[in-house]
Amino acid sequence: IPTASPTNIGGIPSVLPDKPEYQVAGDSGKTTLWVVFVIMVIASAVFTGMAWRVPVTKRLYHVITTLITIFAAISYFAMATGHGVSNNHIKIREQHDNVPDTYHEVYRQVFWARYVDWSLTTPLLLLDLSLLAGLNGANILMAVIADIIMILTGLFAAFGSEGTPQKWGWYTIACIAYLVVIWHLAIHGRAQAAAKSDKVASFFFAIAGFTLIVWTAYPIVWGIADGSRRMSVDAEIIAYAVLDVLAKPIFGLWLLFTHAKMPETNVDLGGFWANGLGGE
Ligand code: RET
Repeated sequence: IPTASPTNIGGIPSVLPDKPEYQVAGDSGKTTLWVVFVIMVIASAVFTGMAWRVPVTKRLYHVITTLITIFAAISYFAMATGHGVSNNHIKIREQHDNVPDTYHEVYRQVFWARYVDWSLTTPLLLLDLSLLAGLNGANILMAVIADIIMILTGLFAAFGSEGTPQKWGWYTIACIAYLVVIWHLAIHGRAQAAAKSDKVASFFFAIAGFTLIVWTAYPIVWGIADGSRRMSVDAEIIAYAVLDVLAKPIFGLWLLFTHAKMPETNVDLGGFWANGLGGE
């Protein structure tokens, strides 16, 4: 009966399967998940407090931005408590001379809760930026749908089998969708913001530029950690944690404080927002 333990007699590589390797979060990863959970809860409370200080008609950015950190808090709670994660089974083929190939089995944690978070929060972040720029409805819809395609195909990539073209195929589709998002924000968003006012244009340029840099780091981290598996699960958690704090609470603080000082950023929502259907 073959055993699961490696036998290596006289330097001949074993043809029996190795013991599977488990790549899981350690203490630093788990602590980081809790820390980010707390940061997201505090940010949600701060943004809610800021919303209460302005009339309902001026709360659009507050509502969107608070929802972003609430979704993040929920997703981090899931990950910190060990939910929203699956052990992805990876078989790595090892070729040997003269003896049959062996397979090195790895189980790596994939936090799918992230993709649930991103599929809800990245469209909301785009909505914040689109409203700021004054993007038209058609462009907003295209940017948001491309963004959802980017996240969902990224999820498929994360679960794609190792050693098949399928995984990097999904990754490529996700990157193309990301270019569509950038296109709408960088080309249409900039033009629309410039048409609004100089102040709005320069603020949009700064915050959208910051967003572009932070967002572009995600597919890079993904490629190293989830794609090529050259980063430990802990390092991956920490890298995404830094990016998530920049992309949500820091982005939100910047947007809401600037909005408070710059009346040109206001969005006219008509009667419904403050007074309900049929409201004036
Ligand atoms: C994936 C992998 C597939 C290729 C691309 C990706 C892009 C992800 C991005 C995520 C942004 C997340 C944010 C979270 C908020 O806190 C899915 C990693 C292009 C851009 C801003």
